Amino acid sequence: MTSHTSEGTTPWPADLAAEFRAKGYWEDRALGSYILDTADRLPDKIAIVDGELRLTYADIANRMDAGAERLLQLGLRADDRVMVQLPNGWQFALLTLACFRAGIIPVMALPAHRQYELSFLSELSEARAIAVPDTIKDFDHQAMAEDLVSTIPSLEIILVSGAANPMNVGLEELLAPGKDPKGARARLDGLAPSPDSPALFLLSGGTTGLPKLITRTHNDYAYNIKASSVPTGVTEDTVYLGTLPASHNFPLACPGILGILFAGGRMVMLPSPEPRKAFAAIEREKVTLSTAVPAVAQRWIEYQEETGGTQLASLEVIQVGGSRLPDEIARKVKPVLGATLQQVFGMAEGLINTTRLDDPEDVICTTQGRPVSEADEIRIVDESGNDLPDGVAGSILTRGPYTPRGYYRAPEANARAFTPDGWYASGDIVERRPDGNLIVQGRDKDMINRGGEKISAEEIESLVYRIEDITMAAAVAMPDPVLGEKLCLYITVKPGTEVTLEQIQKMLRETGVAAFKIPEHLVVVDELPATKVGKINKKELRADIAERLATASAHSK
Ligand code: OOB
Repeated sequence: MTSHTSEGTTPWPADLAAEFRAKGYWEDRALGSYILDTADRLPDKIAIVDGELRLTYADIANRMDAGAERLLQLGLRADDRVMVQLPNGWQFALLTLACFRAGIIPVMALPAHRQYELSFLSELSEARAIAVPDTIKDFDHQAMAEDLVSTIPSLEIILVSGAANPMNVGLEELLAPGKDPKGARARLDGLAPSPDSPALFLLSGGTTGLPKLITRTHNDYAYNIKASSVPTGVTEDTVYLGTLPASHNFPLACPGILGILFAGGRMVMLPSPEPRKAFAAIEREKVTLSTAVPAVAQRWIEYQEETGGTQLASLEVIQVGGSRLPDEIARKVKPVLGATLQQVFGMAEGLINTTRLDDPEDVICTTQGRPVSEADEIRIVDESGNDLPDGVAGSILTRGPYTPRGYYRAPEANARAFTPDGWYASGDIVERRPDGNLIVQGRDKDMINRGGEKISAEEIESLVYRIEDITMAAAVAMPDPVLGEKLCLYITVKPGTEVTLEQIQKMLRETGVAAFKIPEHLVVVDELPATKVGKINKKELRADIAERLATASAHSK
């Protein structure tokens, strides 16, 4: 059997790995084993609630192992990669766990992704299978998966939640309880993946073209989960509502779904954060913890202010992160929602910072917190890489036991984003206060953060040149009162030609680009401003669009 387990990944230096083990950060266990521990301890406790379905820990352990064995029976082997594009539901959780158990590596795609992203990711990861829902909102994911299988040589198997076509594999059957849980467990224990091997691939928000894959090992991800569970106070009494797309690191493992299942809490799965449904679920299940991006937190606040109900009585903590939470909204969380705010500044590449539940209000409302682990290293540096004192904003660099040292098969991106001694430069501009709390002031990476969904400017720019009349293109963030930022495209066109926003949107949709990446505003100019070194001056463009919007809204008042 050929193996590409560690190929394309950058391991931690051996001396550091030894230190992480000695200090107990890395426990040398596969992720699935933690779930089995919980199931042994609390077999009859409810682990996952999805609509009417309630699964106990004994159920999920059985289904996880049965699912792992069925994946192997389908011909998948340890180290094979499976594209996972599933909405929040028990099938997502159990397929992920089954993969961990069999050493099969899920590639965490988003429900919003389309052919363009999925074909790229399938090729890069050499995925052999893809898991999709049948349809969501009239979009036929199964048909898309069938198209992908016919064009991507490595892809062979389609797993479908819902109504699977005869040639495909139904996930509900694949993840059904097995008849011999003890036997399955013993067999799978014998095949347990190496704790240093990749457990999953997360997607990088990324700034350079298409998303990059981030290899997270069993050891490092288990520590990510355990370390981020501490400041959030997860216990077996925690009831967690997960509404953000579960394949994001934040709702998956910070502490997220996996943190809850490690601790023996209850996981309530909902595919959308729409307040009416989310509030009803919080009331019904007596939810104590939930996670939101700032735009969702703001919607929940508005809904609560409008309705003034008591549905949130049980909610103790709400985590908010993914993009910068404005201080004014932060200040409303506790008075309106009645829950303690925990700001989370994290990244799929590792480092997680949080405010602590007992922090003073000023820290909770105006900072993005501090690292969850004592072993997280942070430097704030200027443009030449010199360390800056506290209180002065600069670029953040980080290293630690759950921050990998490189992207998967991406030497060029690695040369840009990682220093030779392993520091990851996230591209965020951060100030560290003397008390250690971080404030995210901005970023120096060329990315648009649309309500927590990251869009690489370069990816969209390179695509729009498919329209021949476009001569130059620059994608920049424009301010948006709800999402924080939206994508605005500046273009120049060939003399005598015209290009419209609708034309660009249509082309991108036909290319199969995820909807959240499609420009929402177009400005056609005669010339794009340049910096001294001849690059497009995006700072000037961002200021220009902000000014245009301000003028337009002043006129409409
Ligand atoms: C989370 O992960 P990603 O990988 O989607 O995005 C990471 C980037 C950060 O580099 C930063 O630019 C931005 O998202 N970000 C924030 C933020 N949290 C993330 N910017 C300002 N304030 C915050 N609180 O977004 C993510 C992963 C795990 C936990 C939480 C968020």
